[in-house]
Amino acid sequence: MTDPTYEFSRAITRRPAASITDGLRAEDIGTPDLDRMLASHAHYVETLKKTGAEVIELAPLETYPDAVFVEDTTLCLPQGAVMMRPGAPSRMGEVAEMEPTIRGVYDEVRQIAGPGHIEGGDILVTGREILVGRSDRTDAAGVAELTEIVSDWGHTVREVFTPPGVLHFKTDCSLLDGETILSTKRLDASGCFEGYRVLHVAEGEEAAANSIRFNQFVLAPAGFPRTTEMLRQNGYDVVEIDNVECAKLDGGMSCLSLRF
Ligand code: CIR
Repeated sequence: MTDPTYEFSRAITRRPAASITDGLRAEDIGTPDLDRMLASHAHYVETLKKTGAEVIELAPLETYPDAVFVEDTTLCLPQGAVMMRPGAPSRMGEVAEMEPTIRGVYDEVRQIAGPGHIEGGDILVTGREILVGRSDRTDAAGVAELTEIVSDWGHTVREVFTPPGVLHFKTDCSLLDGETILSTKRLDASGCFEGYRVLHVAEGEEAAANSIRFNQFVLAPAGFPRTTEMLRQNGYDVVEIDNVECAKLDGGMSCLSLRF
């Protein structure tokens, strides 16, 4: 029996383009270095592959500086995929770029038609429900449309809230297994994970919350030793990936792949 929340046979990634220097960011903390980002990205892809999964690696897209963050374009579920409708106008076109690849691997593909907006980074699929965080990118109409689509597939959506100033819901949390969530204290304090087993990232290591469980590994951003140690003590096999360049664009481990 596989657990669809973290056992995957495939992933989709997209190599960063030189235009990454124009990627969106909340705050300018420096220009991303393409070579270093390519090296980290290669390590990320190699780690996914090490689990035995097939990784569909897409070519860089110069027209869309944020296209490396493929997670925001699509929600991949066992029953089908839902093409998102990003709240960031500069990212809207990324969805059409992703769609042919998704249609190549899924029979059932649905679309958020709008007028609402929703980005994959705001969606956490757990073993019992789909949590969607309203944010600057994801609005009530987007959540409502997703709810309608996935209810056809037997999923329940619960609307929650991304803390102010945080880009996406999953900027502050990750799923470690169907019932266990890695979260910042500030997000957990909202009560949205009641009934789950929650592990907190260490104080001052909030950026470690955007990690991913992918088969036997937890891919976590490097540089957060107390959180890594805590995860290892809890039995997780952590692979640390350099995230310095993506972090300049508010990106982390989850944004870099679609997993299914
Ligand atoms: C953006 O602002 O849209 C990108 N610079 C970062 C997107 C990160 N995606 C994610 O957390 N799922």
